[in-house]
Amino acid sequence: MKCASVAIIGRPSSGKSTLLNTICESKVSITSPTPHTTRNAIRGIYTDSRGQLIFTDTPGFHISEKKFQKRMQDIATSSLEETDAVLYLLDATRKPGSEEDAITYMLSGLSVPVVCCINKKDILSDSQIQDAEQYLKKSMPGRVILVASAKADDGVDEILIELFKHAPEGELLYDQDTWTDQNLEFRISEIIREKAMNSVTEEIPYAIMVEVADLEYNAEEGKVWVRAFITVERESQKGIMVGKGGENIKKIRIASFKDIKKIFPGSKLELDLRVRVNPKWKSNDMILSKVFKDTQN
Ligand SMILES: Nc1nc2c(ncn2[C@@H]2O[C@H](COP(=O)(O)OP(=O)(O)OP(=O)(O)O)[C@@H](O)[C@H]2O)c(=O)[nH]1
Ligand SMILES: [Mg+2]
Repeated sequence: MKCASVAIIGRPSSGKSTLLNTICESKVSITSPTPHTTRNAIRGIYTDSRGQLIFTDTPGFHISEKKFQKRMQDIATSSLEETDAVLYLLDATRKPGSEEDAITYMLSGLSVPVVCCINKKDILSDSQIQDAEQYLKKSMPGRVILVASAKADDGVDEILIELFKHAPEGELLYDQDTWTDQNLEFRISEIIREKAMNSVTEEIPYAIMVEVADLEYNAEEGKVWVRAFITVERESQKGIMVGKGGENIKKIRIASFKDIKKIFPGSKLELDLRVRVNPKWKSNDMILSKVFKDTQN
């Protein structure tokens, strides 16, 4: 059997979480068109007859300020050296800029295997693919370059084949039916955060935090009760989140209910969802409103 840890790296919105969900055939990591959707390192586990790949989906790699650059590179490099392989996703719908250069520079110095993958094949023109290949050949000489669509599940098997080639022999670290190591509260809060983020536009997604205040699960009676809060920073954001006549929060609740139900199949679910303002909740990601603009190039 083979067993390997794999870090998924790439710019914000390159499709890292989408790919992880496709590989694990499950909703492991939330996704949205807003850059910096993923805030924590999320683990997704894939097992088949070849062995096990333990993926870490990372928050989009972003380098903005020069002075952070070296520090970030040091941290990224040391943690990446501990993995067995790195899967680098490049979104070729955007031209590679200084961020992409910083990532390839960091990755080219690694001693662990790096598999490069041009993502979003389903919406790329031939010339966009060729340009991305040229770029990768130059900046990542000698590394394998694949082309795939995480969303359309096209070329994903080839990614797995390539990663298993680099995986060392070893015992499985997780039970073969396990696909994530996240606890229930975290999974539920992430589902709600995804629905909340996708229900609003502009910079509000960055000002959303979700907290599961209570979770009662009675497996014998088949009953689940969840009470959760969507926390925003300002009254005006609360108004948008709740929506006219409660329309928006209702939409979030219905969409969340559907996904949370999948975690507890056959159980009766009660979901109490409220919006509150906590001015102390200052999202680290608020600095990302700048990033948000930077990444719209
Ligand atoms: N057309 C197309 N869209 C994709 C593909 N993969 C991802 N996307 C879309 O790209 C957007 C960003 O995807 P995510 O998976 O959230 O990207 P990410 O790299 O995890 O982003 P962060 O967590 O913000 O760093 C979403 O709207 C996805 O639906 C793909 O293969 N094709
Ligand atoms: Mg993500």
